[in-house]
Amino acid sequence: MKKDICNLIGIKYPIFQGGMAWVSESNLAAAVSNAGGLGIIAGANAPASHIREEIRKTKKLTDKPFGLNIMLLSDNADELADIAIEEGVKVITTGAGNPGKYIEKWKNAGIIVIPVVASVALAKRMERSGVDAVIAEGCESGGHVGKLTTMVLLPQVCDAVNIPVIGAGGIADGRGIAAAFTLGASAVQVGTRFLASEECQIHQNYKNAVVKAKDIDTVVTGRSTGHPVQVIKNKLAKEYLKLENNNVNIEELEELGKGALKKAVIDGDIDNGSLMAGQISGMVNKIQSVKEIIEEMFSEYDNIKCNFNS
Ligand code: TUI
Repeated sequence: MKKDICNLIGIKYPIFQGGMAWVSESNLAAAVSNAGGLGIIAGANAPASHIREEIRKTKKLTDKPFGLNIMLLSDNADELADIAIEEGVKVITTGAGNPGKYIEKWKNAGIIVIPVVASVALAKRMERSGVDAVIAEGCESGGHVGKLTTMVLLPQVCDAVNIPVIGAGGIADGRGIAAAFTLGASAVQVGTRFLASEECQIHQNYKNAVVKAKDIDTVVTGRSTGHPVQVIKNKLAKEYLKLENNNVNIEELEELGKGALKKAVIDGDIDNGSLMAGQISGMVNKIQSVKEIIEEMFSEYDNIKCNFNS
């Protein structure tokens, strides 16, 4: 299965870089693909024309396969679904919903389709719809989260489907890879550790916040709005949680969250910005090149594998 996913996509290492809103752009995606993983551009809420440009830039920066992540809650999802086909994107991942209505046209265009699932039920439905693999993402991950942890979700999804499963959420070193493979994954997806990479274009203050974060420094905001999001705890997150506890209406909460990710990523405002990051931030303690990160993770994994066998 592990060989399958690498052969299917044409990558050296079974590692995807998560499609992180405002973060996963051409430079980061190309660096991951050039290092032998699967780089992924995030469509998020950006204008579709901007994403088309990002796809074209990535093609100039790498001759290796890369993917596009489409966030299904976003207004531009329909447009991006077509742009991916027009631009010849090789892999599409989706997040935050059910991509069922697009699958037929993506498969007809020869695209490898890999939705993120947060439940066994959706994983099974996706397999029946003809997707190539699924990403089982536990709620340790940064950004929009489901309910189950990786430890609980991943083995159940692996048992439920016959297609390859990519494990995600809380994976940032070789032990995480070994754990995910032990639970049945064929590959891993990593987001948070790539936030602390040289090639990641986010503001230095955001990177420093990830590097500085300790084990219990992330919180989930937005549970009451139906859009739970894991972030590093800061002034904004504390204000948000306080309002949620006081049952403030959804409109007021959404107003507080508006533009907050951009404030963190572009302006480096670590007090009023949304510092989306996973629980594993506590273990991400230095900034390295993407190549160093990937090679270090797989060399750690190889050592663990040797110990398993001895
Ligand atoms: O999508 C993500 N992570 C994200 S999206 C995002 S942008 C955003 N901003 C504000 C509010 C909401 C989103 C930031 N981070 N990860 C993939 C993911 N997908 N995690 C969980 C899910 C998921 C959840 C429920 C996928 C499918 C699903 O079920 C839908 C169904 O119909 O069963």
